[in-house]
Amino acid sequence: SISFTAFHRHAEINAYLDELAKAYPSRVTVQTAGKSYENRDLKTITISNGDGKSGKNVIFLDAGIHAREWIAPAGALYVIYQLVENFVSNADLLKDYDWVILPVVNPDGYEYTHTNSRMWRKTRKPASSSCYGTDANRNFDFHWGEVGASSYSCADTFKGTTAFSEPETKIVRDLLLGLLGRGKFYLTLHSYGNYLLYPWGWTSDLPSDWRAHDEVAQAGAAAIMKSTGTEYTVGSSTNVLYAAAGGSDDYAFGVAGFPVSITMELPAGGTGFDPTIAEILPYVSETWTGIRAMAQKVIEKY
Ligand code: 0X9
Ligand code: ZN
Repeated sequence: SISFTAFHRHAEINAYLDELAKAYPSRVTVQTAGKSYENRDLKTITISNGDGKSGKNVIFLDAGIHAREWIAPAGALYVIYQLVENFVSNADLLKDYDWVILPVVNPDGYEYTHTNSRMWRKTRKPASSSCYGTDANRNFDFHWGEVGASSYSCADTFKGTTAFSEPETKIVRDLLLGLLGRGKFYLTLHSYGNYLLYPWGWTSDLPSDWRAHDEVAQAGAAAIMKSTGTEYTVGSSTNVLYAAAGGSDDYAFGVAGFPVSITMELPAGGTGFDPTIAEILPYVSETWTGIRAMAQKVIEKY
């Protein structure tokens, strides 16, 4: 089991996934997709309803691309908890879809924020002789480095020495490309600011089918508003936040063929990236309300 009264370390998160695979072998599969630069296992959990049908459409969710955004992996864990341990209430979300979840994309950075430097954002591979880390959300190979990304290895938004210079972003790339044709909804959890962002992040132009994205994101925002009164801002990344190329969301939509790709920026805590222990459960359960509504909309559309 897992609690929502702590920000868990990466090893505890992986142990929870393994525990679920053991306890629910007909509905849960855990795989190691690859290793981080510092050799940590990036584990995915695939959740089905156990009906034995293969080749279903897939909702892919990840979190923890940015190390310091602790509420994001907590949100992914809550989704896992709901889909697996509260399956009876969520069976509608697993009838025609499987879910693949990678709760911590950047475990080296995540651990570093627990042990050394709370505000670390990037990966931990040396970026030059003087600085560490690449912004994993500037490292994807789609309009890589064109805007909103730094060439300076010490910057927090360093784009990397090349696109996909980081083992962690390569792993996400390969997972996404491995779902070609089946992947219908890519959702990546970040914090903070209460945004539901869709492509593009590299240009202020909207994709031709932006209305589909908008419909899904608005469904999430409306469900959250109804349940807690929390307001989410919906729109394209460039238009409602800022332009930044090389994000995982643009890659999932622009290259990996996911028809819906959304970045969800969860709420801030008192100091931004530091929700209090008491805030974790209200935040992640509210997030789940939004994710549930978005997933229902995607399932109905695709
Ligand atoms: O800048 C980012 O990577 C995201 N915001 S955060 O504060 N969590 O760092 C927003 C990413 C939006 N998507 C793209 N720009 N592609
Ligand atoms: Zn982020």
